[in-house]
Amino acid sequence: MTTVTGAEAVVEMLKAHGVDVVFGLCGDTSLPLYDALGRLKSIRHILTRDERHAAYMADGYARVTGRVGVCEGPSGGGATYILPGLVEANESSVPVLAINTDISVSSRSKFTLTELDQRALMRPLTKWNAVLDRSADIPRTLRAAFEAMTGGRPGAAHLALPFDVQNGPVDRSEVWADPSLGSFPSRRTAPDPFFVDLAAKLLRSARSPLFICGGGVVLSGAESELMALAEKLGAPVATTVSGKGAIDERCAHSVGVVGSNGGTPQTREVVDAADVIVFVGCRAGSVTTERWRHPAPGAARIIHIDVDPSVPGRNYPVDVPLVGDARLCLESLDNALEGCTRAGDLTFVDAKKREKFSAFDALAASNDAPIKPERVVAALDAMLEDDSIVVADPGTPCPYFSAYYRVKGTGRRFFSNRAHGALGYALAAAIGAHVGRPQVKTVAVMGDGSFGMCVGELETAVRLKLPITFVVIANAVYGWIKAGQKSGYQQRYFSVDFSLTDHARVAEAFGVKSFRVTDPEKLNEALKQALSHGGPTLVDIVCQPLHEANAPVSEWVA
Ligand SMILES: Cc1ncc(C[n+]2csc(CCOP(=O)(O)OP(=O)(O)O)c2C)c(N)n1
Repeated sequence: MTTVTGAEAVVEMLKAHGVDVVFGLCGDTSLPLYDALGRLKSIRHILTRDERHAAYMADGYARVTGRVGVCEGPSGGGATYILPGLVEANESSVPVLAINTDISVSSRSKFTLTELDQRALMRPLTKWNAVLDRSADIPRTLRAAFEAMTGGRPGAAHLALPFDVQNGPVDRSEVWADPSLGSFPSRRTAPDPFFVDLAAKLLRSARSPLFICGGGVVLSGAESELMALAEKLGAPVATTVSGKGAIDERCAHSVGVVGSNGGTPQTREVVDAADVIVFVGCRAGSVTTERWRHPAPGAARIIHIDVDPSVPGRNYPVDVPLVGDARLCLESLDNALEGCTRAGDLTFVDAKKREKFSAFDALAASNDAPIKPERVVAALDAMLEDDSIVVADPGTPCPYFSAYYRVKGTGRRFFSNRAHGALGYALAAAIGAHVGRPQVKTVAVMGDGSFGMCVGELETAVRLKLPITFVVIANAVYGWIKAGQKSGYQQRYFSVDFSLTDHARVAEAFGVKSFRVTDPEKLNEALKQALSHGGPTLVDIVCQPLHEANAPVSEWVA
């Protein structure tokens, strides 16, 4: 029997599943794994400055490539630090595999330094997790992990890899994989034809049907099938924040983002006018529906398409549940509507979009200082190439860019961490996105609250000479929360303000080419220079805080 070490088997199993990059940070328990990665040289390793960001990088990488993102870290703190990225990926239906090395099996229960019950820690946060006890189990365990991550609703997986398991022998003939499990969705499931016919019947008789698309459309690669159906029905298409990229937002059918983080009163009116709503790859959660008020329960008939059978009917009584992959469901629906000649009317949508953008354009043209967030969005909307990727943090960036930054084309070109909305995601996720799609420009937009939570990874961007542009919307406040204190608590502002940092100087110290903008008239020039530079750049923009601004959100809802 020819054998390889456990650590070598892990590297070869990842490679066999199509993994070519791993993001992570070293530790004592990871020494055999690092030695194998270094010797085998088959996988690129990107050293990060903390494990949370390694997981965010893997997440950004997976979102733009459609392939599993992989991150790693050591035992103890490495596991607790990797956790936030893993839970975001899992809830956002993004396949990320995290490997934490661990103390030896033979050292368990002896008060060994960094000992932690990784199985219990990760179980509620991942779609699949395991702690290895024997080297021989490595190949089949990794095959199971990839199958779980990319089949059905995609999700995150966690594997704990003890030190002695990395050193033990693995039968070489066991090291094989089905490479199709390295991409998602790896196994598409088709809907029940009975429900497809029912949905088609409902759509034929609809007066004003509306699609509301979540992240599932882009995850499934169902953009063309969606467009074909929207054209056949003459129906408008709205999206959630994660659904951006389901439709080219310049097209007549596109409504834009709905809900309480990126929706506007105008997009809400479009939702309220629909008599049949088709949710596609969308959980109809609190933000999309403004706490299940838009659509109002009973106001519209509901067709709900989702790959997860537990989603349709969870929040709204559903007339037709269509359980299956978004692309297959939309394709089946299109076939069932063969010959349908419904003349749709998009004039209401057009009028509402004009209304929304005329209010926005007036604010975007303002020469006031501090700079209005609208001006930043409009500048990037005009300057970025159609295929650019924008990653937005919570705070000002997510609602403003969701509402007014138009995704020009389809597929993943804009994303935000909408599952848990932790501050400090965008910088690292943009690094992962750039590694996954290096040929296009990637921009991360963050508030100064977020900057404080991710600044260390500027070193990674500098070390790797990544031509990413980081934009900081600086306002010296946790603005989103202060805006909540304004609207819901009679302006009783409490413990939300902090001091204004010169982020450009901080970034400069890391070696990032940086710009600081306080004068609105100098914004375009700074952005132009930053976007065209060949290495990492940062533009620190002193902006009007959210509680003083005309936020696009309909309401502050939790
Ligand atoms: C890790 C984490 N802690 C707390 C929050 C709650 N939160 C949501 S938005 C926000 C304020 C964001 O501040 P900043 O990044 O400065 O952006 P701004 O709202 O000022 O534009 C906070 C604290 C969060 N989303 N994530």
